[in-house]
Amino acid sequence: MFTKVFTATAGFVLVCGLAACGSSDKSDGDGGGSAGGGGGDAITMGFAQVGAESGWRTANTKSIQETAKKDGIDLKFSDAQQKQENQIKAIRSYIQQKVDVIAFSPVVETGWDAVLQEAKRAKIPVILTDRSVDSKDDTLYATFLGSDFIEEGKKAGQWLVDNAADADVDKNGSINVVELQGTTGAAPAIDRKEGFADATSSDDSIKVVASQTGDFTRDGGKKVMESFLKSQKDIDVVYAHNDDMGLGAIEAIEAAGKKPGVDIKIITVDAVKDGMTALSEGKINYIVECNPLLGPQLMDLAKKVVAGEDVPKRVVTEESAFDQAQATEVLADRKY
Ligand code: GYE
Repeated sequence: MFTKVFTATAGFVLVCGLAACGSSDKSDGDGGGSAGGGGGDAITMGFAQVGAESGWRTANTKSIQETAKKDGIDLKFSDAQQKQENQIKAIRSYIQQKVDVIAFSPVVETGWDAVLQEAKRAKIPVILTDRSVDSKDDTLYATFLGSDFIEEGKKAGQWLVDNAADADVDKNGSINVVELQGTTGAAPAIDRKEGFADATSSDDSIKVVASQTGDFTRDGGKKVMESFLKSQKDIDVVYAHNDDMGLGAIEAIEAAGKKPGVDIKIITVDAVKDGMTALSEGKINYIVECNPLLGPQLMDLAKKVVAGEDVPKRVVTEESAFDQAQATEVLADRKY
């Protein structure tokens, strides 16, 4: 029923994309050498972060900042407050400052080609991390390091299929799911929705009766859940695209006099400490892991890219999933 074998500390695997391993694509110009800002030995990285919207993001930022420090990389860091225009401004300023490498987690998938062209013209390699872009031109970036969000959505959906009898709380033969989506247009929101829909399509009793964005925040999750509780008569399951929105939903469910995890089952993605604690307390039923500790791999890739070495076009983080018993077992050792 559940994933029986799991690791408390997620490891990593390298996956080669279509045009990937070993071959240095002549057309990608951004793979080799740096524009050489500064002239010193230390690599200068400009990092345009999404924001500080969730526990996942806080852990991700910490991992990046700590690893840069440890590796002697001069990090210029900006927080875009979940606004694409702010990320574009930050990237442009990194281009002007002639950093050696730019890394960023695109808040949404589309609308990046122009600024990425500017970086390419300036011969500054770009690494996508955590989230990817939807662009036809994959020469605009050197590599993408991050999770497989479709797979995460599938794991969430598969758990529901496997636990359908239990999830049909009122035993009326239909499992009504409300979905709290991540930021509209963001890769993890699009893909987690798709993966979940895909995995649950085999079971006709599972229906997503309402789906709305909570912007990956606790407050957003709470507000959307409050409105779902008013508009939907029969809610069996909440599927939240991250822990924070699930935790917000728990507050709304409790305020409505219901027991989260019992009267309404809850499935989330991330597995940050607060989420795992709620899972272990029985308020969440299942969490699909998404590892935020991308700093070490990001800095390794950056060093290689700046040195003109070949890197795989796609690096996928390896992740697991937890039920309540498993959460209790690993909670004390969770780093984030
Ligand atoms: O799941 C969510 C955060 O992009 C994987 O962004 C990341 C997501 C993560 O706000 O909590």
